[in-house]
Amino acid sequence: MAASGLSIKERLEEAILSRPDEISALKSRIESEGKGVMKPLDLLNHLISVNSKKNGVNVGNSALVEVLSCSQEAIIVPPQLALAVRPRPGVWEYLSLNLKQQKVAELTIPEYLQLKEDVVDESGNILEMDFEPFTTVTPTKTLSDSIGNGLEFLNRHIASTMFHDKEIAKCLLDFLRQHNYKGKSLMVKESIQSLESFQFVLKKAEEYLCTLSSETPYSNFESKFEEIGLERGWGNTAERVQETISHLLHLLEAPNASSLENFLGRIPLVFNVVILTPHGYFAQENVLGYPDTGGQVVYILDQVPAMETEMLLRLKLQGLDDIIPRILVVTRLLPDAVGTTCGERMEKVYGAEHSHIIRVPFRTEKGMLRKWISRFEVWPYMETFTEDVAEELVKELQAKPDLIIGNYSEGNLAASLLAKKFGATQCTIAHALEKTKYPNSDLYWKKFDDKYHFSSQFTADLYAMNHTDFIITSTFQEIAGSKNTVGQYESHTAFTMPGLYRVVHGIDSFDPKFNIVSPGADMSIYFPYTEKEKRLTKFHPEIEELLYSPVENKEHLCVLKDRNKPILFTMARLDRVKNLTGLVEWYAKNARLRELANLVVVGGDRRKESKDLEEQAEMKKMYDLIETYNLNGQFRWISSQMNRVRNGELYRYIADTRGAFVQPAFYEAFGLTVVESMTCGLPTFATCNGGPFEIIVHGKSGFHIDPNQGDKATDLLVKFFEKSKEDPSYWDNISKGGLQRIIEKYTWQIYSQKVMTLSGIYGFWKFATKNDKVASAKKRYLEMFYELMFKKSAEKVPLAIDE
Ligand code: UDP
Ligand code: LCN
Repeated sequence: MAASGLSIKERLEEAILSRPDEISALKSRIESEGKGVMKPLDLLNHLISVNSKKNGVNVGNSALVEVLSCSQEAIIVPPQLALAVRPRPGVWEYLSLNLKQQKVAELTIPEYLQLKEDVVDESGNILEMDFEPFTTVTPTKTLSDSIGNGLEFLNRHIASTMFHDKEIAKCLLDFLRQHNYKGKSLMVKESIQSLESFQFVLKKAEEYLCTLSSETPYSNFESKFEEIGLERGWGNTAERVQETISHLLHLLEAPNASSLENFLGRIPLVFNVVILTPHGYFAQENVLGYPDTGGQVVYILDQVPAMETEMLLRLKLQGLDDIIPRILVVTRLLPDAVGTTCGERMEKVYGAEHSHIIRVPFRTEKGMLRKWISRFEVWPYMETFTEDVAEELVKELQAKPDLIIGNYSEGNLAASLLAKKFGATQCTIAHALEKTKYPNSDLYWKKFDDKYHFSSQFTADLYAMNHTDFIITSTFQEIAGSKNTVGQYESHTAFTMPGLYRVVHGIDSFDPKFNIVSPGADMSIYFPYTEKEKRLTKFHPEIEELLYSPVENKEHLCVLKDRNKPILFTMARLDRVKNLTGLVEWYAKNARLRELANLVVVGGDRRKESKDLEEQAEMKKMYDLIETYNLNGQFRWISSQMNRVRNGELYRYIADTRGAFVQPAFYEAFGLTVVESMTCGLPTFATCNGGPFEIIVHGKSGFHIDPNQGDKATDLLVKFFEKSKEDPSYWDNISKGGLQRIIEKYTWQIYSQKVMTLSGIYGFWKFATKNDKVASAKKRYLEMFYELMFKKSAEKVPLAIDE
């Protein structure tokens, strides 16, 4: 499009003039279709098929084809066709093409959304939400690369504002003057009031430090610093203190982005962290594989020790090692804990020293809810839950939290309410936003609401993503998708829920609050199969029993006859979207693959009766496939495995067989199993839809497979096993490539360093803009949205009843 130099509107006008055949083909299709929402790809395919019937017509690069190829949605209200065109990730234009009058018009977002509402006969007056006027930092939308690099952008913005406006520098001084731990001042005494005297003191300190040897401990010159108005927190040795002061002087004298990050990124501003994950079974044992209990639990349990380590390190380096950081993971207390620890109020997090899980029950005025309820039903409990949590936090921490991290929709809602209450910095982690998982779940929300209560969930999501100070995503795709797919956050840019409200600007993918910070895998559990001395061989008899025992029971079904073959392995919850049965079917149909490798699937729990309808259907499908394709002998189906440490060894055991891991999901938001298998050195084949597309570099660190093209996926697997048989170094190279990729990008250490830096910079920005008129107006707007929209929707969600 850009190559032609014409705007999208001009391209469509050109199409009207130069390709009347295409326009008339489109017109007849639209008339036959009638009112509705369509995929532009369907219109495109129609044009291609019409044109191919007329010999010699080249459909390849006509203007209409180009516009349709980069459109994401087509609204048909004959004779009008409205298109949501997305020339590149995060950038949208709306146009209408009147096929009778042969006219093209640009549409405003409300005009486009109104047409959409027409489709469901719900046009008319409706509340319009628009968050765009409340942005305190306007993003530049030139480079798609800038999406997810919010920190870099914000640093530049703050530094350049500081350059022109001394107020920001004064703000930094005020920020440091207020910096304290449990009421005790850190870094700067209250008595230093002006920027001039601050700079004077810093220079004096710098001169003094030059007279000391670099290793001199802070305690040796603490009294000197106190005399001139400085407190602890600059560093643990003369050298470290000097560095910190020098970063700050650079920042004050010639502000630039790197000195800002160097300074704010290093000082420990966060001592008490609260992580919210209300729904589901959150515990450290016997929970994985339960409904709603997968990667989010693993993510948090790995994140906590890593963050605690980073906090302790920073405190030590800044000379504050007498301060003990705390991390509290807050979840729901489940009196009916079904053999887990979910009924206990408090639990220490494994691998951490000062971090705990704290559980608070869901309650109403009728009392405490005892049983587990799905994440879709939690909404009416959230406000009371948050109030109760606030009380618990004050009791437990004896201080206000500095950083509040929300997880998933209801965790982010609770985090917003608590961050507001405590004035803490807020971080949002979605894990998965439901809106993109269910096509047209916004437009047809009424149809979904009884089961999924999306009116509450999408409102909570929109509220939290606008309330938060910064958002962490695991991948770029989560924010802004790819060339052809819309990102999870991006789908909240503009949408309508007819009869409820219309969102004109929900969130901007270019918003500098977005930062890509990918998780890793716990390296003490998931390490390469080649690290022989660390291998947990004590688990081998149990693993061999799981994989090869001739016994069939509730733990394992079917038997592997040939132990010499490599194992093709997968492990996930038995959700439809994970497509485990799809993989079994691909395997079943490919004789050559069956000859080359055994298939082992871990998923679903055959030890107990599932209450989840989707899981029941997948189980049935699995039994049918075993029967239809006579899989016994080459296939083993193992019930969900909850021992993570043993699972680590299981991946490595599979690597010993020169096997491979397959993640065949129709869509995977991130995909921790992909990172786990790569960390263990097991060559990995994973879905091209979602996170794994970014985690793996195709052909180097693993392979992408298309879950909708099973034949191609099995061909790729066959080639891989054949090639590896011929030349074992091929298998080794993919294994090493996967591990290399993990070390470079997917570790919890990289993650924790980044989160701590983000907390410092966004925390300062929150402080600097706290009296800003736009920020205050946004607060009021959000309060209104919460009170008038969220609460009303949540009240309609039925309360659960304990039997
Ligand atoms: N998992 C497990 N046992 C199972 C199934 C899954 O330990 O039977 C773990 C798996 O190792 C991974 C997590 O659960 O750590 C699943 O995370 P992922 O991101 O792959 O998917 P999610 O379940 O969050 O959709
Ligand atoms: C939720 C998902 O669906 C997975 O793709 C992620 O890996 C997991 O959360 C952790 O973020």
